[in-house]
Amino acid sequence: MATTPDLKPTACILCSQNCGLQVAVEDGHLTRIRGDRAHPVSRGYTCEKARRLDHYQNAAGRLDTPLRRRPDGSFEAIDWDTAIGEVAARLGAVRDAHGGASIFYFGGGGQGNHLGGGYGRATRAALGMKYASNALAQEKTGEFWVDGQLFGRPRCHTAPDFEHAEVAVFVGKNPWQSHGFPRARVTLKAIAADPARTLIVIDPRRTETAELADIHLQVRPGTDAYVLAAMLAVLVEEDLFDDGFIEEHTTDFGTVQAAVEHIDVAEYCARAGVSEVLVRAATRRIAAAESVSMLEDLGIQQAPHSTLNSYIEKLVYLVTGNFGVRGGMNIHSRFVSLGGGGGGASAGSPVGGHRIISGLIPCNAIPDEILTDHPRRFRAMIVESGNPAHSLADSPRMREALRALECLVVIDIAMTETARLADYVLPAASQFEKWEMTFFNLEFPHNALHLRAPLLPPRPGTLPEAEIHRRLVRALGGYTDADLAPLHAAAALIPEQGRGAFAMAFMGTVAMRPALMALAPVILYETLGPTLGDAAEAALLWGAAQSCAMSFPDAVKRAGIAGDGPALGDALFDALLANRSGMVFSVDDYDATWQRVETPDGRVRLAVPELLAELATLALAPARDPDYPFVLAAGERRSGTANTIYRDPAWRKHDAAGALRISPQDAAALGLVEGATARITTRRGSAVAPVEITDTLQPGHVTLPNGLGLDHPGADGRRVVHGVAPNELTSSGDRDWLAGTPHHKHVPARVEAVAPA
Ligand SMILES: Nc1nc2c(c(=O)[nH]1)N[C@H]1C(S)=C(S)[C@@H](COP(=O)(O)OP(=O)(O)OC[C@H]3O[C@@H](n4cnc5c(=O)[nH]c(N)nc54)[C@H](O)[C@@H]3O)O[C@H]1N2
Ligand SMILES: Nc1nc2c(c(=O)[nH]1)N[C@H]1C(S)=C(S)[C@@H](COP(=O)(O)OP(=O)(O)OC[C@H]3O[C@@H](n4cnc5c(=O)[nH]c(N)nc54)[C@H](O)[C@@H]3O)O[C@H]1N2
Ligand code: SF4
Ligand SMILES: [Mo]
Repeated sequence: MATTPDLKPTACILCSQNCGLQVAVEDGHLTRIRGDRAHPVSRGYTCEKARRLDHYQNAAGRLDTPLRRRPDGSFEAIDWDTAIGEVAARLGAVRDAHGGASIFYFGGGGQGNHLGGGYGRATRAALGMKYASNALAQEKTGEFWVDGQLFGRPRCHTAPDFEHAEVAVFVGKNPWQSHGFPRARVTLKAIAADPARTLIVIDPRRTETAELADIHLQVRPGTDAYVLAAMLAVLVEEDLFDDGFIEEHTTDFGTVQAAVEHIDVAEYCARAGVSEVLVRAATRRIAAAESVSMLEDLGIQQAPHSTLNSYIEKLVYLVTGNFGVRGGMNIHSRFVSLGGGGGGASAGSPVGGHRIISGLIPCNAIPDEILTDHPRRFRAMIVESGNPAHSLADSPRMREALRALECLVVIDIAMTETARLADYVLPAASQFEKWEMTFFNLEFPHNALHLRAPLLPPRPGTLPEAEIHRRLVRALGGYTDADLAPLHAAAALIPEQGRGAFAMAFMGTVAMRPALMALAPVILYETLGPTLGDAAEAALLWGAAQSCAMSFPDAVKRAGIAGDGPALGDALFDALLANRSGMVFSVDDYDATWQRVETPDGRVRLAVPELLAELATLALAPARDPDYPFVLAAGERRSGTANTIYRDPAWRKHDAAGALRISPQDAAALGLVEGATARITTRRGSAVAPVEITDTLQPGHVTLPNGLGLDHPGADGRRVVHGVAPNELTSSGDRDWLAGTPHHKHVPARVEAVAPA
């Protein structure tokens, strides 16, 4: 009789929510997948995509050996010792000739895995690498910069509280499909069903979320700055702002007031194509509410006036006093900062001087930093858990840049578009074959962590990133056995005496040789790791737990973790190891937000001169190019997209080819019928796709899904590309002037019918 396999706790790795799961494993496959009710945030919730995770775990094309490029461009399998030795030698030679700053790091984690990036910091330090970037620098860095201006530091990141908000506002965000806050669909439905609460959506498309909305401001694509500025102007004009809050908690309101006073609300609404009556109604509703939470995302962050949009959006909730209150916006605690840890912030990127925000160089600037004869150009690169040749703007130029490198090393689980260009490919164990977690711990007032135990052993030939980086750092001569001897001795005492002596030995070791501090992740993995049973890869979290407990002692204690000083950090670390379905690590009261504002006087600085100057330029109408009459949103989140985490197209039940969505009016004008093939052309490239006609889109607006256009081996082993890769159509020059974030949602395009074959 067949026995029912045990369900084991883990999490979904497809979006930043990382919903807790219970999964059965049979013959190496994830067979039964359901939401984990014990997970403190998701509480059993999942969306439909999680059920297909076996397509990630067992995709054809997963790597199972290190690979080295041959001169003819093909790859040969090599053993790990050869791979580690040669990678260390090749990158070491680039460092010796041009300095560590000429080796660039990209990635460090996707939607489900951030431990690898933590260990990667040791390899970066061993090579003297200085600059880094990751996908956040093509979406969130503008917002981070604004947070820095308003609240003191870019790490002052805010959390919405939609569960308790009277009014919920989504700006360029479609949480029904993309989630982005806990239990998104349950929460959206609850708000929509409650007559006392209001859902406001600002989106050019009538999205699944907009369908539920009380107020949908259906803007023309790319005109959010006008609507948001109009809302701010209405708050000033109708005297709807919160005087008490502004007086007590902010500076420079007068400057903001002066900047919006002259805005012609009617004209700005007309520019955005939305009714002034509706904009005023939405603004009044926000002003009257007990609490308002707002969430912005790619629809404004990857569109014109990206950073300005983030700024005005935040001003709207700030001047109405929806900050530091229940149901409003709050600054959450952190376990580990999500920043990239790259240096050179003041000087900018080495070639172009591009602004470095949260340690990240703008993704769109990366090719400029390589394709030049500038002496400080990037000459080598490590890409870890990222696929820049596919995900960043302008794939043709990105490929050219990656090919121009003296050495490209890729650490991934799959043969990606980027890996195909590498000199060495190092195969990682999958996220279900090692200890993993993410640092998407962005909740308030209860913030949670989830360390996931492996469901399966690593696939033969693969290694967890912790081990890959340990070997690289060793091969680079980062430390010796002699350096570790006192740590091993102190670790041996842990079973009887706890980690006190180990902590002392660690401090002593880095005091003697400060350079070892930057190698701490792999040193902890090698010394503390063996004391953690099978959880050695969790070792670096001990350091993170210590610094978290030091930064947020009261919040950690309110979460039920006991101890003081290092003992509190130890207890937090032990709780993390013990709670396999996740745990709340910090509990806040609303005053915590004010303790986390990092401006010198503790007030929110409302005026941001650079952006107020941009605001003043809005009065000028943007130029349009008659050759490209459409706006293409290149990369829409749909039920059948999950970045590039599922490479196997078989996971997608509907919309297999990734349709080009178009309005009925445009389809009729172009002679397109449902399912017909259309050609879409931008200044950068051209592609064909089947058409889906939908009245959710306005005339002039077309969309393609994100994450398609990946190649995948078919049954005969031949690689076939499925769908349109959106970044064959985007240009790296189309970007925000301040943060360098791309205009993926706003690509000028032309659409034509293709004669049926
Ligand atoms: N199903 C699914 N979910 C995902 C992902 C996935 O691949 N698939 N990826 C995850 C990741 S990495 C991210 S960053 C998030 C992103 O999540 P979202 O930002 O919600 O995703 P998008 O669909 O790219 O864009 C959001 C909305 O912007 C709108 N938009 C387009 N142009 C404009 C404009 O000019 N103004 C305004 N106001 N809106 C505009 C679109 O119509 C769309 O509804 O999703 C996450 N969740
Ligand atoms: N045109 C356009 N481009 C976009 C977007 C858009 O809307 N439009 N969206 C952008 C956004 S918001 C994002 S976040 C990016 C996402 O794009 P990427 O940053 O490239 O991230 P992912 O697709 O999540 O996958 C990253 C890689 O991690 C690998 N991987 C999975 N598990 C592991 C592991 O355990 N270890 C290692 N080492 N590797 C692993 C996967 O195989 C994959 O190659 O795309 C961006 N690109
Ligand atoms: S895709 Fe996101 S919302 Fe859906 S189950 Fe996975 S983590 Fe949860
Ligand atoms: Mo993203």
